[in-house]
Amino acid sequence: MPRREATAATFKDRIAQAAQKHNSRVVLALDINGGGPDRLFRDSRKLLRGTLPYICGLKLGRQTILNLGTRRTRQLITMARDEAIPTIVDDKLNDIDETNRQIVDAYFRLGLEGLTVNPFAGWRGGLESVFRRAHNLSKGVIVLVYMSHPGAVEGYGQRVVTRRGGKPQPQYKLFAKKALEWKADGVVVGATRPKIVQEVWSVLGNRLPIYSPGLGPQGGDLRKASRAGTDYFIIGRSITRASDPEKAAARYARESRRP
Ligand code: BMP
Repeated sequence: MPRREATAATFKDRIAQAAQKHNSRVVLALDINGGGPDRLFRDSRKLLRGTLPYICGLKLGRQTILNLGTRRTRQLITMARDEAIPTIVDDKLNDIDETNRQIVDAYFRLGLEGLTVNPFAGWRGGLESVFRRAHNLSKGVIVLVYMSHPGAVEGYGQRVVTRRGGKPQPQYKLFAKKALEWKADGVVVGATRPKIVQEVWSVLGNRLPIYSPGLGPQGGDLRKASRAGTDYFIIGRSITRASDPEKAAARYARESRRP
């Protein structure tokens, strides 16, 4: 019998509960590509079965859902949900309200519990609809504040003046403030930029968790990010492409524990 457990009311609490239960701050990024959907599904199911005890969240890239199809995706989401592991879709939503609403509804019908959004879309006529829909259903919205790749500096790293005669401010700090104002459930800051993690932490304090991707192949370091204030580590290839994904997940879970 699957172990269905009492779940907390908010996404933030549900992921914190899963982290406590599994003693892990690892969110597995399941980015599945190449091969037919049946084989991909078998591989991802095996991978998920082995790694579920060591993770606190599951992030499915848009490409994973496109490659697997909705029926198989739903089965993976159910596997995670049976262990009280919240599932996030990483689509970095960035459209007008009506389009966003349709996308969000389709994801929520699949059973996904959280999603990522791109704050460049803005609130009015853009992301407002996502937050309203999500929060009415106790789902989570995670806002990009500074991405992990080098080119992120061009947008998230620019300095902007928000009013005439005002002082230029870093875009990412404005986004961190917006995440608070919008009542987001978390923010993304790349582990590749521990100094930015620290700065964002100083804006958010303990009010919003910081999710950091970018470890391993992208060059980020788990310990440095953790010291800077990362709450959850989004880890993909270092686990999914490891010769023994279960062992790799167990190792990252251990490393992610707070001292
Ligand atoms: P990997 O550990 O294999 O580099 O995967 C990182 C995951 O986090 C990928 O799914 C990627 O799309 C996502 N991601 C990222 O790498 N940087 C960001 O700034 C935001 C992301 O969502």
